[in-house]
Amino acid sequence: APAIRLEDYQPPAYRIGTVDLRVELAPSETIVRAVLSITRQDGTHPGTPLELDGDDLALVSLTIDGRVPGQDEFNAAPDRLELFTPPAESFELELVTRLDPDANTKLMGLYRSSGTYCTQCEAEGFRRITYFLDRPDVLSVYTTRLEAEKDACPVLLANGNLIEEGPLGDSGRHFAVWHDPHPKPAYLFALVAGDLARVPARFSTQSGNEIALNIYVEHGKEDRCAWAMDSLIRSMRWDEEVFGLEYDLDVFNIVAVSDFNMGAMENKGLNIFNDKYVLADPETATDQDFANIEAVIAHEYFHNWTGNRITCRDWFQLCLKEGLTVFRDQEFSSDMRSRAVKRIADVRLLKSHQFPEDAGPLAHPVRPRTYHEINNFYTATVYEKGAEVVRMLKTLIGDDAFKAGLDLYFERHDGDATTIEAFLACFSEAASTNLDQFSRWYEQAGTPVVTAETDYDEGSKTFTVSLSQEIPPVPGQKNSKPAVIPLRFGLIGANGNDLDTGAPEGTRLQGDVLILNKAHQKITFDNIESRPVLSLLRGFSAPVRLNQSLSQDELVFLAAKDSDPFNRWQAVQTLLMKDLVRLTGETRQGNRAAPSSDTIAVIGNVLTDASLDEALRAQALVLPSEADIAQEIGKNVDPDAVYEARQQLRKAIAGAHGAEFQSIAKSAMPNGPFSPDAASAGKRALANRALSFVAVSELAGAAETIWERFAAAYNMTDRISALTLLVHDHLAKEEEALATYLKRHESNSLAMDKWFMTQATAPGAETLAKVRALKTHPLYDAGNPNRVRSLLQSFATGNPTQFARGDGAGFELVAESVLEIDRRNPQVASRLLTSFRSWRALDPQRSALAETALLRVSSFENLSRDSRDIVDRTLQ
Ligand code: DPP
Ligand code: ZN
Repeated sequence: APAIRLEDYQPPAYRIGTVDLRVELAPSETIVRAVLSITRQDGTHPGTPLELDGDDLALVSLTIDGRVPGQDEFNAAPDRLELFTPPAESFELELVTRLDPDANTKLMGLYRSSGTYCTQCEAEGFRRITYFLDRPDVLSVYTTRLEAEKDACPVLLANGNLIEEGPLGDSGRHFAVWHDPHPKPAYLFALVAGDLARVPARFSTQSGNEIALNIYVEHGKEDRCAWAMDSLIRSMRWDEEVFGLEYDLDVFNIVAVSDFNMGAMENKGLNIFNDKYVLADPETATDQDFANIEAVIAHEYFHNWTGNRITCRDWFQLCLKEGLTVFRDQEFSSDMRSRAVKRIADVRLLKSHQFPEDAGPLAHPVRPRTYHEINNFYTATVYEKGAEVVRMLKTLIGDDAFKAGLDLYFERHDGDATTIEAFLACFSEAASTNLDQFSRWYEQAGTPVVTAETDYDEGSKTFTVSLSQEIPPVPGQKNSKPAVIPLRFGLIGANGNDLDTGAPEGTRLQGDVLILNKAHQKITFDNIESRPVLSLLRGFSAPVRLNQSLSQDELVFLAAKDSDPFNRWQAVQTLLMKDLVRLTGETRQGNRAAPSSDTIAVIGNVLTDASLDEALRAQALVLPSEADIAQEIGKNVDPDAVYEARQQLRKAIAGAHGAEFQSIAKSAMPNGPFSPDAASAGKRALANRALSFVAVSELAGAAETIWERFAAAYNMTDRISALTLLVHDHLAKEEEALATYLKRHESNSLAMDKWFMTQATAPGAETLAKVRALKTHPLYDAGNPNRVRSLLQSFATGNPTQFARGDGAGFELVAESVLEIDRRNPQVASRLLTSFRSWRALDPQRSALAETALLRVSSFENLSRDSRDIVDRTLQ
């Protein structure tokens, strides 16, 4: 199939004003009757053929204004319905289609998850329900009538407000009619029917509207919804307070299902969630799960304005709603928790997921220009880099202009399906500034590398910063143009205080932000009495790789003194990374080298610095991951050497500070009943981080300590931390711990995902056979995306030495699994396939083995469009 291109965009020839659906639900034969009111657009020639999208559809019948058309008037295929000469005036098209929800293993369109009927329509799932103009710039008012057996499906839900319900005679069936007054694109359509429990709450908006809130879950899971509901209420309040945005229907429903391709979906008034992002209690959810639920609930709720009220003109504009909404959920979490800790966590995620994407064969701009399969563009680049671009915009134009620009956007575009250009125009107007150069962030792929050098002149008392920027070549983009890069900075004097520098001549400087907008720039600060240390990219003010020539002493200084918590953390990480890269090289040469004493000392300072809260200290104690180190090395990577070097550093740190770690592992642990709040979570994070060093220390009884922590754990955070250490460090009672965990949690699917994941990510040659065996475990379910991800995705992305084994068996396992899953669920398969994206950075032997595995996938003729697209791009 030819690629779809942004430059080919044409407005639709017809619009669909209203959609009336009647859905008669049955497991393998659901009948959908859709009545579409269709109008020719001004400018469309009368008689222009109407082409509706379909995907795997079976048409039962159709009428045009009540008349059955002749065979020569239309053509119906599974993927398309064409009316050759539609009426020139508005007309009603009635379509009847027959669906088989039980046979729908793609989990797109209408399917069943544990007996519950549900839908997923983003991006192009509605066309699996009925023929439609399935594109986001066709906005319609939906009325949905559901009919189902009352016993099997007492709950009937769709978008909008409930307007009617009742029994269908004495057939044992009943119906409900939902009406959504807000015109919306088809991707926001949803319905749910099943036997579900309801957890209710209420919310009154700032203008006094009473909203009924409900979370629907499988019976027996009601008491695991409290945190999600609390998060929803806080999100609604926060969006009013911070953005002035209020909810706009009488009811807001959330449904949790166990089989779901994505994290969650923002369907108007009826969000459908992967239950992983709803269900939580201390026994089965970690602090990270609680934080994720808070963020995802907020994210989907915030879409009501940024995505639903204002939607995308076409799928190239996906970042218009996703980048902005991620930015909004990150701000929300920062306000709910520690801003610095949240920033560090977000940047870690960006660097570990988005940077490698942007540096490999799957690199694409935040707003792509072309695609074969849109499902493959729900990426870290569109989401996370998209959020960074919004954050930079705010930094560049300032808080007030940013607020004014957003207000203008909501006022001007409410009800629109719009574009990045229209979005940027609002900020350009509000700030009276030209954003043409800034818009390159949406156009150019690749992570800019910013190089910074400094020079102090004793005689003239000047400090000069020389900056340059460059984007390394990425597929389809050899040359790039300079971007506008806001660099938050400080010049730190010997006493640790920031100097008051004033604006140096001839540069753009806004407060403490340097604007780098040329390929090369020199900035000179006058009246600087002695050589300062430059703290650059504070708060990670731009998504760039910073290449700054800091001496070891300067890094140690920043790690101790920088007033910016992010850069303090960064300095610690940079010291660790320098050591890790050096140790990896030495290991590879067969040399024994020791970590630098600076690194060990800096970690000691962090450990005992009471001015840092626990969560920050825990973050500073997380060593760069094997994947981070591989990324830093960049080419000819040997994952075994990386692993060895990292273990060596971990052991050296543990050896030097064992006693402190042991004491912190005890003292930092909060007492009393579990609370998921950020402060308690930070304490647990620090205690468990300390424990991870105890595990590899030579201290007497270390392994017993970990086992005891596992056995005594009264919440999932502590239990899974200890289990991971027992399994990953192959400590005594590893198998006993796994068996104990299995027994305790076997009936809880989300907790069991962690059990599969812990084993799949264990280093050591035996893991491969274990993962193969786990694929046949009674609790393994190839139809459940969470379970597939917990075993196979986590093996491929979280176990570098075993995925990239020197004998190629890890690649083979993943390639063969991709082919198995692809038949059933292309989205899950193609996502798994992206784990090969950095294959060219491996050493020649390993990259040849990866290529063989990729070619094997590629040679499979019946590959889905999703997987075909990924494999072709990965190999190109
Ligand atoms: N459900 C996905 C999200 O919220 C796609 N919209 O990001
Ligand atoms: Zn989203």
